[in-house]
Amino acid sequence: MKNIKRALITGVTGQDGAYLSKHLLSMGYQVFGTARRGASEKFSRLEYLGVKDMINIVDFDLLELSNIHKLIEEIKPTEIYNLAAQSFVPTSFDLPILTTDINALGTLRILDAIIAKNKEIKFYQASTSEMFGKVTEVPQKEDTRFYPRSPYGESKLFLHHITINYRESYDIFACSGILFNHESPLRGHEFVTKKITKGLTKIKNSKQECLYLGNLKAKRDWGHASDYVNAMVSILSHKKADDYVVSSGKAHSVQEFVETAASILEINYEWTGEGKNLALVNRDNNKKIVKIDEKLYRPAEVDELIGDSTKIKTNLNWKPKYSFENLVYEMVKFETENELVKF
Ligand code: NDP
Ligand code: GDR
Repeated sequence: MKNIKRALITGVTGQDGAYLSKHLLSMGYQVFGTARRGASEKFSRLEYLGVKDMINIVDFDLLELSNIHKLIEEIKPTEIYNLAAQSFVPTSFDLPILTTDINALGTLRILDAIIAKNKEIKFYQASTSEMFGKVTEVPQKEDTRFYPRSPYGESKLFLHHITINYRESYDIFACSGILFNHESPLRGHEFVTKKITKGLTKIKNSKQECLYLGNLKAKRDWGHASDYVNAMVSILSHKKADDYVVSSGKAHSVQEFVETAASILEINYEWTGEGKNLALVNRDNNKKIVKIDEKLYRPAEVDELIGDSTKIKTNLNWKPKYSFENLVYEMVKFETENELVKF
């Protein structure tokens, strides 16, 4: 009992929370996961991975201070993985104050509770490539200058720096993973990779006419969530607390993601038009199946992200298993087999 590691995962109902739970359980951890009380059940990802009944679910909201103190007292975690966040960039432009309160101050609430209750708790913080924003260097690594382009990116920059500050000020084991985009079949429906794989699959099966997207030229460094949660655990397992970039090192445009998914679905396609008239046409029936909706453009865009994860590869021996093509293939396959599932 004494040596069993006890992990508290905030945001366990999200994509990463589900994969991380599964990984920690396979390593013999006792896993506690936080969920916000709400009208609807939202454990479908945990159920899909077959881990829901092996996790202790606890009520929690990052907006509230007292419940994190109470959770630490009751659960006595040896590690906290703070994954909970308002994580959708466009929403952060509509709800900048709420986003900042949840992401930035929420992290500070947990750090303060660690200082107050038990400084031995190891702490992992979910930082993000969005902090690089309008990039000042290609590829981006741990010491690249940050230049966020959204309230989401700004909120994450605060929590990134405050995590470092608490590590240096109070000598706690607090680390940040600067993770680049990572996707999976369990990705939320609002993110572009899920929109594309779900939308094109429905179009292929004649269940949808057209898919509307925003900026097709944006480039992202996409990996698979299961590889990236392994990196989180490696970061907390290392002898020294530190911060690491986690990325695939390859960038693809949204347009390339569309092409890869369309090819896997054996859609006979070609692009027509340019700018806001760019469209993907199904050559078999001449219908436009992907069109641009300018409303989906962001007030400020992050045009191109590509990460250099040499540090985590060298120091922690981290190595992703998935290629870009395997990731898209798995997401498309999931949609063809699970048409009605919506995470
Ligand atoms: P998701 O959006 O899938 O999950 C976010 C989780 O946070 C959900 O469980 C959500 O709960 C919870 N949450 C939201 N607001 C609160 C709140 N006020 N109090 C408590 N819990 C809350 O995100 P991902 O799993 O994709 O990402 C995990 C973390 O990693 C996030 O912090 C994200 O910003 C960060 N990140 C993600 C990357 C990616 O590509 N996926 C890349 C870099 C960083 P509910 O179900 O109730 O909404
Ligand atoms: P991102 O992911 O903003 O990088 O944040 P998202 O999938 O939302 O956007 C990626 C890129 O695709 C472009 N895009 C669209 N995006 C969405 N959502 N919907 C569309 O229709 C669409 N069309 C084009 C966007 O403009 C953007 O350039 C994700 C989140 O998981 C964050 O929490 C995390 O920190 C970062 O990844 C790293």
